[in-house]
Amino acid sequence: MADNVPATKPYRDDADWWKSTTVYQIYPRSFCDSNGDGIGDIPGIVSKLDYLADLGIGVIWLSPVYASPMEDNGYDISDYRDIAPEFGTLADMDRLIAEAGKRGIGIVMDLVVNHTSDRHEWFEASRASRDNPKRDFYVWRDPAPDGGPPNDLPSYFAGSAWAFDEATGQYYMHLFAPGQPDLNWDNPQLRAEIYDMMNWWLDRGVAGFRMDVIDLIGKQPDRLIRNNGPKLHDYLQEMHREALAGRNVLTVGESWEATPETGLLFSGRDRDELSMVFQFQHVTSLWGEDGNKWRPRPFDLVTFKRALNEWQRALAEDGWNSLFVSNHDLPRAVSRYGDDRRHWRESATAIATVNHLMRGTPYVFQGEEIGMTNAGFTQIDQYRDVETLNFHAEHEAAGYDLAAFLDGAAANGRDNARTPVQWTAAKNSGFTDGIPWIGVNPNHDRINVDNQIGDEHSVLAHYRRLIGLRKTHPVVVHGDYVPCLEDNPQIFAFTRNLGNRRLAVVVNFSSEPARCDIPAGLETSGVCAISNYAPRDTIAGTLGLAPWEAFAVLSETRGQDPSSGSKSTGTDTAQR
Ligand code: TEU
Ligand code: CA
Repeated sequence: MADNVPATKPYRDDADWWKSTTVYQIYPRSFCDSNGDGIGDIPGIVSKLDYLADLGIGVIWLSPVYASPMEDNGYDISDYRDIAPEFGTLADMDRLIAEAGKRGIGIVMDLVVNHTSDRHEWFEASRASRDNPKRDFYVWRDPAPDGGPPNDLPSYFAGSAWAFDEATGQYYMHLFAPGQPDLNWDNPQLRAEIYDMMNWWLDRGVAGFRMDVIDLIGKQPDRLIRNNGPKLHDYLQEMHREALAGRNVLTVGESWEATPETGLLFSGRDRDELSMVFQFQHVTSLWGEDGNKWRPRPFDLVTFKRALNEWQRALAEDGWNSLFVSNHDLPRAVSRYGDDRRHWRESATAIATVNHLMRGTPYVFQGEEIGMTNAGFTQIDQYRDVETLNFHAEHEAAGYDLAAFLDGAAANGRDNARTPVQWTAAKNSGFTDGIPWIGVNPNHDRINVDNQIGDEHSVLAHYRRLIGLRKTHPVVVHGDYVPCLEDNPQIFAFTRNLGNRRLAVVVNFSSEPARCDIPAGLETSGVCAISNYAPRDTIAGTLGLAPWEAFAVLSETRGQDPSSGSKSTGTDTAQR
């Protein structure tokens, strides 16, 4: 598209517009490299906007592009008002916002305000002396009587959450790497600085924020409280007043520990906090004992459904769900939940069918739409991720089984999501002309955008159709959600209902054929809305399903009319 493309209808006209959109997450380092330095960048993103517009998405969640020493690939920010040189310039960012806007796509920035980089000027001032005015922007404590850390608070990236600073003789807190010191949200000046910065970005035209580990900002280190601290919601309501109110933007808070109850606190309509919460119960309920992600349990559908259905129920009347099966911290969905060997296309499309047709706003992580798989790394030197490297070092120091750790990392490590996007079958998958910063998956000769772009049977085409369904059928956005067959170990099924419209979804979430007796609540006859095998328009009797077969049937009922027990077999437009 050229620069003179007329602006489409502004994407943010309607209240709650974020309920009917689809979000696409870009991890910029791995998306598209425009200048051959091996690192994806903002001009690379601009060059792919037509591809994204064609996919049908309405929002890009951009993982951090701010100035950063990149200890955690940008989740360690040294200047909130500048762009990392490897990603581009502020002018590139403005161009991205404008070009995306022309295509009806909003840019949601990643807001990382639980911590900064240790190179941020605030931290440099804070560590300069105990009486520096910025000292209190971070969390400093005296050593324990024995000179060790103030307490046992652990970091999420292995080891203690406290690092000793020689110059001033105190410890500072870092819930992530030592290069990511935690901000002290109890300091009102700090909070004012953050809101100022948010307004600065909103005034530049961004469509909202994805808020990194937002449930940690209320931490109370002296009480060993990391997430969900007592002031958390006060701070979010203040943030709403100071930066978000009246803007009609999308805000999504990442919370690894949210429960359905706290989910409502973040996203309830009268709470004046966030649009929606990004929670991980369906992810972590499949981790190993004591939440050990390096020893994940084999996939179990009943556990997975229970977590998702619980959230669907809890946020049925109020609040709003984010729907996702992958992101930059997780393994690839088709590898974790599907069968990336024997039923790659079928399982990738089946998983997507479930994710896009539940109630909530769906998120697609870059490459998911072509069924990208796990990285297949077997050696520690293939990894770049600080979390994986730190835990490997910790396992090594403790004399633990490193082969088992590497198996865990291959299954669940974050770099699985971070190999470059597979655009073509060419060397380095069309991601870069140079040497990529992390290995390209060798299966890019088979799995790539080029291969799928003109193929109606591709994973990509299936994603395009799912995203399209949301735009044409209000029942996908607003319909209520009724789970079916909850204890069935192979089948994921539910209905969505809005007035007399109904969408029934049936997915064989396994690599074996499935057969089941359809309960009355799921029986449907109408038109096929989507399928990954031959289309089907009836769900009834004893149903047989092929491995990973997924389909949805749209119908009209006379649900509104209590005198009528039977339902019609209308198509989408007939019989109104
Ligand atoms: O992730 C939060 C987080 O807690 C993860 O690091 C999580 O613990 C891990 O992936 C599971 O073991 C956010 C960002 O999404 C992540 O990329 C950052 O590294 C982290 O915050 C720190 O900013
Ligand atoms: Ca580059």
